[in-house]
This record gives sequence, structure tokens and C-alpha cells, in this order.
Amino acid sequence: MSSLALINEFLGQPPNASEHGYQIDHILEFAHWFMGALFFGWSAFFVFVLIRFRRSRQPKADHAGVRSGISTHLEFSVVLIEAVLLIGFAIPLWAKRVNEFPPTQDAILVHVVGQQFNWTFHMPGPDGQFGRREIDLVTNSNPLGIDPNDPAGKDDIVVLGELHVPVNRPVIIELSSKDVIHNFCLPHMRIAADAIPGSLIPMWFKPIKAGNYEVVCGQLCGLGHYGMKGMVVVDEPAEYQTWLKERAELAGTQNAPSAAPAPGQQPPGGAPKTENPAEQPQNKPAAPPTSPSPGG
Ligand SMILES: [Cu+2]
Repeated sequence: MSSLALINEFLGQPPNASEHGYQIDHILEFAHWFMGALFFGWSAFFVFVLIRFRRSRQPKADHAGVRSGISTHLEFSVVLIEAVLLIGFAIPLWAKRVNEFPPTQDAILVHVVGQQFNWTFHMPGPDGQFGRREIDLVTNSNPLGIDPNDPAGKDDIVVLGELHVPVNRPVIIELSSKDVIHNFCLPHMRIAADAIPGSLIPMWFKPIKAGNYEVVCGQLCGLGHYGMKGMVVVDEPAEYQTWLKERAELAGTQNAPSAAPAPGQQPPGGAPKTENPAEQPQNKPAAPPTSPSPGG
């Protein structure tokens, strides 16, 4: 890390854990140093002008003003640097982030759904196919409205609050919301995007460091906004496989009609419906201590 990075630490930026994050950091660093230099430059100029053109020294106003071209050149250089930052760095990086997605066959695919006030993660399970989701099928026990008649949905993994992904594999997210506008913000991965009801927003990142990374909601979305947190756990590949297997097994057993819901796992809205086998995924014990509690 260069000494430039100091300013990011000073501003409370958490350490980067994604492959593209250092590019974002460089732009942030440069923009902040540049703005800092401008701030001190203009402040010094302001003080200089106050003293140099004080009334006792200039009793009579000079309407012609500055005659040298220095101020014009300075202004022009500032505009030029800002243009280079924007057109040369920020826009190309943004374009790369939104246009150049990694191939889906190498990536972990996750649907992330925001609602007041938690995040639900939907993974396709061993068959690699997401079950069909239908808003009319949403109940307390089927938070995403997965169609029980769709065979692709039988092995789907639905977890509340905590997502596991393997290190060094791209993760492609399809983001949506069930109620109001939220913002899926992963500060360590240097990504954030609004979750807008009625829209599917693609985003992606590649974690390069194992660890636990907090997800926050970046849009004021209601009274419980402050508590709308989640966790992305970046695992070593073996740990990830173990987690995935556990989740897949749970999805399998809990989709069986005879499976009894685990005590204490029922949503606050009342007893889950049991006539519908695929409405069970939420009953899996998906709440390790790090998961956020819904509501606030
Ligand atoms: Cu929110």
C-alpha cells in the first residue's frame, strides 16, 4: 500500500477485499488528495487576497482587476485534471464494472432480495437452475415466493442474512427488492447498488481475501434501516463446499412434506404452511448468531 492509501484509512474506508477494489481506492485517493490540495490552495489564495487588497492599502477600487493570465491558467488546469479524472478514469472503470461481467460458468450466481429490514440470498442449488419466483406465492414461510411446482426450485438454497462464497471466484448478483428501494452495499468489496422494486440489477465482484464482510443497506428505507445488515462470508473452497453441502441437504430434507419445522425457526408471522413442500426453505436453521434480526 502506498502512502496515498493513508487518506482512505483516515476516512474510515475498510480494507479492500476484492479484485477490482484497488482501482476504486486509487480514484478515491487521488480525488481526495486533489480536493485537499485545492482546498488549501484556494484558502491560502483567499487569505492572500483579503490582506493584499485590504481597504487601507487600496482606498480606491480598481475596476480593471487582475491583468496577468495566471488565474485563468490555474482555473484551466483544475478543470483539465477534473476532466481527466472523470473521463480518463472514473467513467472507464464504471463502464468495465457494468459491461464486462465474468462468464457465468465460472461464477457463483446469487439472487439477492432486499426487504424491510433484511437481506435474503437465493442460490440455485446443485442443479444450477433457479426456481421460478412469483410475487403472489410470497408467504412468511416462502419469503421469495419460489414456485413449489417448478422442479428447478426443489433444491434451491434460500438463506436469510448470511451468504457464503468461495475466495477467488467471481460472484454475480442479481439484485431486487420486495418493497421499497434499498441499497446492497458491501464496503469491503467496493460495490454498492440500489435494489429497486420491479427491477433486476446485475452486479459482480471477486473476493480475494477470506473473511467475514458486513453487508449494509445504503438507502434510508424505513424505521429499521439501521438494523438492515447482513454478512458475506468468504470461505476457502473446501469450507465453502461443506457449507454448500449442508445447505443443499437442508433444502432437500426440508422440501420433504413430512419434515417438521425446527422449533424456534418460525417467522414472526405465525405458523408456516405445511401443505406446500417448497414453502419450507425458510425454516432451515439459517440464523447463525451473525445474522441480523428482522425488523427494528
Ligand atoms: Cu434497506
